[in-house]
Amino acid sequence: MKNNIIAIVAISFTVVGTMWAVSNLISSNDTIKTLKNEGIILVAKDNLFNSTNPDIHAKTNIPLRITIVNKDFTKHDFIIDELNVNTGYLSSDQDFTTAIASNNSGIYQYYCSFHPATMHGRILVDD
Ligand SMILES: [Cu+2]
Repeated sequence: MKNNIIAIVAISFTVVGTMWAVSNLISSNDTIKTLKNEGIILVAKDNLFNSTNPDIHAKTNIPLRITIVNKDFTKHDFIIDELNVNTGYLSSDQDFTTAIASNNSGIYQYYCSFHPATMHGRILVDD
């Protein structure tokens, strides 16, 4: 009888331990999903970013994931000199994911080096 109780207790610990491990695994997967879903997409098309070259808002010390997609037939790139962001040349239908990361608040310029006259906008980093 005593042995049975010990066995039941041991099994209970095993079950609880497994459930704990599984729930940790699930929650860490959730974290990865969340990270993947965060961030923004900029589509380079008709020599503009997202049609309007929108302001991009970011927070200091929180990297903002940003994906640039080229939907033109001509080459584009995406550069923020002050934040050391440079996607390199993107061919048609190519994309590149990087991050806007800054410790300092401020306004930074983004642009395409092939079409700086039409493809440029602002990064606003706030505390
Ligand atoms: Cu361009």
